[in-house]
Amino acid sequence: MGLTDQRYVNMWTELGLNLQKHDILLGALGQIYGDLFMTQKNRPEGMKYFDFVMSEVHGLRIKEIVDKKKEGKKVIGAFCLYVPEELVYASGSTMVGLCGGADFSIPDAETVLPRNMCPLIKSFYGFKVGGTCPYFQSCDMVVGETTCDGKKKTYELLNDLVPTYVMEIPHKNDTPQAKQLWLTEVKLFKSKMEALTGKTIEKDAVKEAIRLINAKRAAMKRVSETRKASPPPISGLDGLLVNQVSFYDDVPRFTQKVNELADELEKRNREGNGVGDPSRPRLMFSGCPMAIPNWKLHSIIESMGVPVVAEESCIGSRYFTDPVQPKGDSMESLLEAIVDKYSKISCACFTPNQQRITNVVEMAHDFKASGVIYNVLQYCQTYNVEAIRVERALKAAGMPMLKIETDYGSEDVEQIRTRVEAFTEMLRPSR
Ligand code: BJ8
Repeated sequence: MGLTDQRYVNMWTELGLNLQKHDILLGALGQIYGDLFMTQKNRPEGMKYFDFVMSEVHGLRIKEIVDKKKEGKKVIGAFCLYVPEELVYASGSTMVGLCGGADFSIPDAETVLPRNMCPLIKSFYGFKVGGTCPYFQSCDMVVGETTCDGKKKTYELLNDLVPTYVMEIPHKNDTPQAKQLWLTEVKLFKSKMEALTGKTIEKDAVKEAIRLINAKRAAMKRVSETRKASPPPISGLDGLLVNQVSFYDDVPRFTQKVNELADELEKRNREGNGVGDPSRPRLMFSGCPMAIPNWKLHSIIESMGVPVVAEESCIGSRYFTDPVQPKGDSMESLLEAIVDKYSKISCACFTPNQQRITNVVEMAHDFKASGVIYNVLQYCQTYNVEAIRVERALKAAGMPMLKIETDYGSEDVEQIRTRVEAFTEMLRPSR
């Protein structure tokens, strides 16, 4: 795909993409993807679908989204799991994830934003400023949230470039006041979607959207569960890719393909057909989200023959662990169930955040990890400070942890490799 790909040039032009820069991005992405993913041995057949999605991630998928817009449907961009996608789908709209995982767009961001900021924020802002992301260009509205300071202040600037609606997220998650604030915000968001689409969101549409997204989460959880096997039936890189693609793909098709992949992985486990050497340690990943195309730590770790078996992250377990479980049939009950589910997403922005500390320890044991790699994106204070309590809890449970603070650049790759090597050498092999 590129400038020479006449199938999409008109569409990209109409979306206002900077074609020259975009072409460089696609060229670089294709190269990195080929080097990291297509060279893996014994990949599941089901990953061919995800290879295809990635080869068309700025092409066919954007065309599907643009076609929906032509039918009058709205496209909503989001940066956080706390935006209730059930209400977006209940309104007949489509949601796409806009978190940035690429170094490529950061120079554009730094023409405006301070340099000493989290790369995830700089990356997404740079994609909008530089006009290099067709998902951003397709959005009728983007939805931010009051999680970390860097994000919420950047949303003020983003609003100059694209209509930006911000949800107020409580910073405590287990008090009646927090739940009440959240419920109010969910109701306001529902009204906002109704105003944007010009349609009332009916109860049956919310129920159907809950069913749709629950099925997606359940399929992803099935894949995740298979990775508990030793050896795991799929690499950490491919497991991560499935989680990343979930933020872009058409929901029913994605769910079907993930279930087909889960069928294959379960069969592989029955046959003992895994990837990697079962006598090596296995690592769990925890911390900041890894948005596409951030494959940095997984690729470094797995290049040493050490599998990554789980991601305790928003692009990972925090997304799919809990379904929305309505206790009644009224709109109020449905919205309360959404609030209940979303307050179980244990982002480090919450205080106190004991549920995450407990989850990390339980997950590390469930996935039979030999140790935990804790990922902090540079300048992310919430995850960096929370690492202290996570490490203490893991240590008390006999689970070693290595914290890595990094950005999207390649300057520290060899240094990280050396640290991970030293860490895995002292770990016991997987149980
Ligand atoms: S629920 S993790 S998706 S906020 S890494 S931008 S926190 S400085 S991404 Fe997140 Fe929602 Fe939480 Fe999940 Fe700020 Fe940290 Fe950057 Fe972060």
